[in-house]
Amino acid sequence: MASWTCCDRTLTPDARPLVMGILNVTPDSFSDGGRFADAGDAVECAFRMAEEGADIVDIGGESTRPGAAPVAVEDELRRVLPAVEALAGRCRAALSIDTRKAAVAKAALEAGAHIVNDVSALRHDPDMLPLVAATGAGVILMHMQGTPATMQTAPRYDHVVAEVAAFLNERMQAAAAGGVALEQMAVDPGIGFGKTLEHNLLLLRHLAVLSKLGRPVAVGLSRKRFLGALTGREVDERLAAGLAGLTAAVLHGASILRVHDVAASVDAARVAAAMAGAAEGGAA
Ligand code: HH2
Repeated sequence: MASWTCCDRTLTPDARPLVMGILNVTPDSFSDGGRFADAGDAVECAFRMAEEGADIVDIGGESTRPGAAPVAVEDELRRVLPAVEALAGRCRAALSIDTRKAAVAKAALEAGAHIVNDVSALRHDPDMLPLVAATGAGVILMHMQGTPATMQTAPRYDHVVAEVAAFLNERMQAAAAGGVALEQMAVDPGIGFGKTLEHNLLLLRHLAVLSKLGRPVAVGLSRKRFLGALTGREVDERLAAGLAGLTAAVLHGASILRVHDVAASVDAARVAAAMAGAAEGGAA
């Protein structure tokens, strides 16, 4: 994959895609909300994820699950900032802030974060794009149809893969026009964000179309609802399903994997990447 510039770091996968461990410091995330009673527990979890091989820890203080309530900026800051401050300079992994708010991203970047993971692709807050341009932070531009409050009501596309690719291309152009370097950008189809089961599967099957945008493709499918629809499993029983999805995503070109279960995902990513390499090498 192309390397990814995130402030003073350059992230390049060597033998496998980058693994991004999820640290939700929220009371209401769909799979792990309310897990951390205080920032100390969250920080410990982040160190453990880094030990297990996470290249990035993605810290989020606002749930974006379907129907989630918005969070005030002060509350979001109160949730995420202590964790960023405790990890910056100490945790081996790069730090990502999962937010749509520029004030939260700015405080996190000043405290030592490297990446802004913005599920609105820099559309929610007009101050976000100039912030990313000025700081040189890495940015994940994610596709979403609608908003978290409404997105699963009736998702509709004529050609989901082409529409998502066109949207991401347009957001890359908008970011570039605002002074964000291409090297700072990664793109993400936004699995589950305004998509039916069929839409999710089509996007995962055709990730190669998104790779053509020339930037690393991030995929977040860990424990998501479509895995439950396919297996009948509850959210905390979806590890095997998620690893199968992750493996397929790597074979189709994903190079950043956003996951809850880091150790298992690192192993799966290694095997999948080796298989992808063997497939590229041609018929034996
Ligand atoms: N998915 C979620 C949140 N942030 N960011 C990117 N780039 N890609 C994703 O697919 C993605 C994301 C939703 O998952 P989670 O953080 O586990 O839950 P919640 O939003 O309820 O906190």
